[in-house]
Amino acid sequence: MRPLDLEVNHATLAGHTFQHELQVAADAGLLGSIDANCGDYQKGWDTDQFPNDIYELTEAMLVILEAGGLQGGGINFDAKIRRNSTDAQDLFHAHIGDMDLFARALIMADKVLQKSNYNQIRQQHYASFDAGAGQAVEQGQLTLEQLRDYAAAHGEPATTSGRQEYLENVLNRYI
Ligand SMILES: [Mn+2]
Repeated sequence: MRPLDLEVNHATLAGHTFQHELQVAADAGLLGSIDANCGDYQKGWDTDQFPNDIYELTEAMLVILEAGGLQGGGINFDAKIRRNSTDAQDLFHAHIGDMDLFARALIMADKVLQKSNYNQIRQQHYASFDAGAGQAVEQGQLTLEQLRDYAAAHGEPATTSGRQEYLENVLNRYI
């Protein structure tokens, strides 16, 4: 199958985050290229605005970096300046500003992966999928009935925190 070209605003319209779209494509080995734009959360149609959210782009770059990059494609601005941006210079500000924003997001995401314990915490949180019954489930080797028997035999698992707020703080620290 040919790699996919993912559009940010289409994810928004489908009720997904862009990071979700990227991760699903990456997990399927189909992360090809990006139609880089953003939508308007108050409108129900495709506004194709130039992206402007450093937080969202950093999260996107985290997915892209961890996937080993885009498969042959790039980041293209499927975006339009707003109707009230009527000067010639508006088009330059849109493109130059967004190229800088993507570059910054890439640097920030790389710092998060290289310098923080972001991935270590995630791996610890999902460690039960890396061995034993959890790994068997992930690999499709355990039926639902077998999983039910396992749960009945082992009782309530200990609660471990997902530490979401801490991880949000880590991202914000590097942004
Ligand atoms: Mn569009």
